[in-house]
Amino acid sequence: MKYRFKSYDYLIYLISYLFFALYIADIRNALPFSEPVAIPSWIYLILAVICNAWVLPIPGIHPRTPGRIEKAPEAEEIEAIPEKVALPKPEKKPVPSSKEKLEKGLSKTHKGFVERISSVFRRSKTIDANLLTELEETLVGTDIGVRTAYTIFEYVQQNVGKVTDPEQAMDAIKTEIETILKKRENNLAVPEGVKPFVIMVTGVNGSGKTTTIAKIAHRLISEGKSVIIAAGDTFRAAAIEQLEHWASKVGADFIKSHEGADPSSVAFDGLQAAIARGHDVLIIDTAGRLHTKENLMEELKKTKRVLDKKLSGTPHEILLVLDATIGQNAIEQTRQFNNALGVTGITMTKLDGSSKGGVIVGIANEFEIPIRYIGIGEDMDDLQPFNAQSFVNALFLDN
Ligand SMILES: Nc1nc2c(ncn2[C@@H]2O[C@H](COP(=O)(O)OP(=O)(O)OP(=O)(O)O)[C@@H](O)[C@H]2O)c(=O)[nH]1
Ligand SMILES: [Mg+2]
Repeated sequence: MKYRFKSYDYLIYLISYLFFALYIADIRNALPFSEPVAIPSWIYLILAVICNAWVLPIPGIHPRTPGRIEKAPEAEEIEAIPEKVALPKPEKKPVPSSKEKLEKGLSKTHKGFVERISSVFRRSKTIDANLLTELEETLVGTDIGVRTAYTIFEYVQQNVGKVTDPEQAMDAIKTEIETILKKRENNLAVPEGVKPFVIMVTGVNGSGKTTTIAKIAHRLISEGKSVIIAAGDTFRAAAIEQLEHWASKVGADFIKSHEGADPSSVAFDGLQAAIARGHDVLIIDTAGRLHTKENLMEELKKTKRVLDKKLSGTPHEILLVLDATIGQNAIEQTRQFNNALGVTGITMTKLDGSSKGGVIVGIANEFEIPIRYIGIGEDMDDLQPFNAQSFVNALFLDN
C-alpha cells in the first residue's frame, strides 16, 4: 500500500518517543525536571501512543489513508484510460463536380450517338467511298434528324482531302457538332432593370416542366433573386400540389387557383402579385395535356396575350421544355410550339436517362432558338446552363 508521510509526521514520531521516555522516567520517578502540577504517568503513555498512532499507516483509520488522499495521484497510479476505439469514419461520398455529372449524364447518348459513328471508322483504316456511304447511313440513323445528318456528312465529305485517318474524321465531326451547338449557347440571364422578369414554361405533358421550374427557381434564389411561381397548369389538382410543394421547398412565393380554372387568369394573378410584392422573377407553369393539341396551343397563346396586355413585353421568355428520351420527336415538338408561340429558349431534360440526346444537335441546327439549360438528373442541382464546349467534350469522352 502506498502511504505518503508529510514532513511534520517525522516530528510527531519523535515527540511520541519523547512522551514515551517521559512515561518511563515518570514511573521510575526519574524525571529530569520537577513537574509544576503532578501529571499521572499514564497521561505521558497515552500521549506517546496517540502521537505514534498518528504516524502509523493504519488503513481506514488514519486520516491520510489512500482512500482520502488529498494530493493528486501520481501518474503511475492512474489506471490508463482505455483509448477510444477508433471507429471507422463514415466514408464521405465525394460530391461529383458539374463536369463529372455532365459526363455521367451524357454517357448513354455517347453510346447511342458517338459510339455508333466511331464504330464506322473502326471498321476501316482509310476514308474511302465505302466508308463514306456507311457514315452517311449511320448519321441518318441517329437522333439528330436527317437535315443535320447531312450537314455533318457534307462537312466530312468536303474535308476528305484534309482528313486522312479515322481519328481525324472523328475530330472533324466533333468540331462540326460544336460549331452547330455553339450558335445556340446563350444562357438565360435576368436583365438589369426588368422587374418582374417573366418566364412562361411550356412543353408537352411529362417533359419535365414542373421540375425544371423548381430547378430554375432554386438557381435564381441562390443567386439572390426573389421568385414567384404561378400554377398555370390547372388541368390536374395534383399538378398544382406538386408545384406548391416545390415552391415551398426552394423558397419561392406561390400563386394558385382551383383545378380547372382558366390558366391565363392564374398567369394574370401571378403577374399582378409579382408586381405588387416586388419579386424579381415570375415563372409560370402551363399544362402539357389538353384535349387536343389545337386546344393546348390556343390556351397558351391566350396566356401569352393576357400577360402582354397586363405588362407589355411579357412574357420575356417562352421556355420550351423538351424530353431527350423522345429523340427525334423533339424536333417536331419544337416546330409546333415555336410556330404557335415563338419559343425564346429551350431546356432539354432527362439527358441522363436517354441514349437519344443527340437530338439536341438537330434542334440546334434547325432552329435559331437558344438552348438555355440541360437537365441531367432529378436533383435541384441537376440543371446546368448549356455550354457547347463542355457538352461536346463530355459527349465525346470515351468512358
Ligand atoms: N432523370 C431525370 N428525370 C427528370 C429530369 N427532369 C424531369 N425529370 C422527371 O420527369 C418526370 C416528369 O417531370 P414533371 O416536371 O412532372 O413534368 P411536367 O412536364 O411538369 O409533367 P406534366 O405536369 O404532367 O405535364 C418527373 O419524375 C421528374 O422527376 C431530368 O433531367 N432527369
Ligand atoms: Mg407539370
